[in-house]
Amino acid sequence: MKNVLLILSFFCIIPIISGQELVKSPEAFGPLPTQKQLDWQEMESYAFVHFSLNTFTNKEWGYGDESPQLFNPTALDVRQWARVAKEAGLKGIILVAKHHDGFCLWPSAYTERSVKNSPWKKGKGDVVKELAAACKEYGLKLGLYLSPWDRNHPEYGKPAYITYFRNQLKELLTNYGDVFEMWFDGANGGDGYYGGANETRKINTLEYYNWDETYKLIYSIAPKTLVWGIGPSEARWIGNEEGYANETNWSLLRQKDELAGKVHYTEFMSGHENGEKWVPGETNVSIRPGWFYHAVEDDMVHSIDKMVDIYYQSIGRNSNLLLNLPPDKRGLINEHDVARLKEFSAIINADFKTELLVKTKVSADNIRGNDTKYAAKTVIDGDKNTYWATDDNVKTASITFEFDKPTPINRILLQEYIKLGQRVKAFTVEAKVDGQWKTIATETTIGYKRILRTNRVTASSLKVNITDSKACILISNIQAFNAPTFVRTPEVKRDKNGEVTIKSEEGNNIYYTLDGSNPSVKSLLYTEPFRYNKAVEIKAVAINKAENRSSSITRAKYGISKEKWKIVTASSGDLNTVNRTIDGNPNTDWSFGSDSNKLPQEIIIDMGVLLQIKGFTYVPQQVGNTLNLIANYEFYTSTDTINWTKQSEGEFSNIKNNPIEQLKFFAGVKARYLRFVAKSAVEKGQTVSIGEINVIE
Ligand code: FUL
Repeated sequence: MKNVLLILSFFCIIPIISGQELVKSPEAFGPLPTQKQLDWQEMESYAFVHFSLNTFTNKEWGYGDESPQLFNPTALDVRQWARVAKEAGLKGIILVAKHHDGFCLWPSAYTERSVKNSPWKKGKGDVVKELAAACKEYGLKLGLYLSPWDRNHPEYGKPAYITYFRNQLKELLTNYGDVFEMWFDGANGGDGYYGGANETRKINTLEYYNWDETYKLIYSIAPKTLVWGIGPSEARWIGNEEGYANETNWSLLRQKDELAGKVHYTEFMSGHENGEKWVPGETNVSIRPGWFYHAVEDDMVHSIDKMVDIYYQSIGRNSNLLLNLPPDKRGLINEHDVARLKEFSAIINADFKTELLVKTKVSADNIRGNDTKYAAKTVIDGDKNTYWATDDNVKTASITFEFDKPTPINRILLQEYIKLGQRVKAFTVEAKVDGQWKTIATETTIGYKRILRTNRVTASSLKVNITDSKACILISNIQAFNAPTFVRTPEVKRDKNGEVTIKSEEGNNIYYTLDGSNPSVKSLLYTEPFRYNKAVEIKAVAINKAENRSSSITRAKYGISKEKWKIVTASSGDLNTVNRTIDGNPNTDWSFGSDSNKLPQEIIIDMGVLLQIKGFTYVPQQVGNTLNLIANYEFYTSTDTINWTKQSEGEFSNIKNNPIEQLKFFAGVKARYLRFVAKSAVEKGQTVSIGEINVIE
């Protein structure tokens, strides 16, 4: 018997320990997650709460001179935040305890700029404390955001501020129980109040904060806290604020290069295959355009399509999701956001309602040492600690699931056993349909979790082929679902001349209205583009003919069309190019200014008629990595091009991280001519771009 075992062990790499056969466990490969990071990845999604003076001043970034007296919520109820988060399936809440304007939501002993000098609870309140208690009550974890940049502090930029910053960190990390994540935002240095200096202060983020020391402090008082953001962090920004990771997404990062300033932030969307540290991605995105609540955005809460895409493009692409739910002036998460969140979680729950592989017969073409411990069926046993493994030299392998009867499928979920490293570089999925294997997905990384949305196939078998891996393959979970058909909302576009185009997926009918009523099958059926140049709200719905399921309703509001709009002058550029700023298409742009033709630069537009307007919007260039963003602007109106009135000036706060349409409101005015001045560019550039200028009527 012993001889037989010895021969076997020679072929199967089975060492023999006191007469028992044991297959060698797979070895770890590459950088590994810590237990803290593993626990954090399992949280998957949590809420972000931006609520501060900005909520009351209607800003995205406060300058630092706003009075704490303005913080006066009428019905602040942090338990409502916790309830809403819990009901949506979120696992925690990260509260912005101090944003860039320096106002603190807790009564910090180190400043007067806090809730203690606000009318809320007569200065006796502490939002952080209340939220910590609410999180406990609802079984949620608490995280905190402390802005390193402080536009109020007189010593910002000097060593004294670092002491202040660390003192505040100590307060937050010792007085409120466990903090699962500490969030350090990257926006740093620029103009501000700074105790009345009203100046621009630039700092070198990596040097000024001495992150090594700051991190040491954090870990000495709060070892359970995971640190996100700048410095030698344990999790990384996903490189955009729109809510998506790249399909290829490594939880690894060349952090040394990053700390040496050699990594462009867009690389965060995919991580680095050859990164030397485990630094998984976190996708932070707001449920509406801004991070803070603005009543004008009640109509702009992300569509259900966008929300569902966010889910699949963050959690479904190996990233955590940090979803911002900004409370309104009352101190409550607004009804619009709550409604969308409910719709969103209902769809996600329905998508993953019934798992279909659990009852299949599973087999794999390679199983480590033929040991049942690493058998194919471990991927459907619901145990995250068991996994299908291949032999050490096997980096391509297939796992097959056979159904009792042909079964419709359109979602596939895969998880690697990441405790031993992220390995898979490429894989495909095949479905056996009517006796024929058909490739339904060709993909790259998996990581902690990857979810694929595929067209529905009715398969008698399903096969996952790992086609490339850094080391032997370790997969802990594979699932499949048949999510209800999701009918995407139709896309409505109107060009400069008022031509309306409505698009939807093939196989759908589109119905629309022009009178503000909700469309149904009894409304106008869209067959081809039509012209409508008056002010209008177009509402459209798509109906999937085969299943009679309808989409949500698209609402598109327009003023009178830009048919009569003309460029009067522009400080540089030829007219054809400048015209792109008013062509109704934000994806075509005009870039202007240069080292020889320095900012400020301006453009004058004739709307062709006198219009009552109450604001304007600026869409920057929409494609590329260097979007040439305007940082500071002035906006004037006139009825005759001779007398101009300045209606608005200031900054496009946070445009660098979130280069979306910027809305600026002013008191209503009658105007025919618009003058938009680009005063300065983000990152001291000299070139800026305009994708589109619109007015708000
Ligand atoms: C950005 C900040 O500047 C925004 O105001 C917001 O807090 C967002 C989450 O991070 O970089």
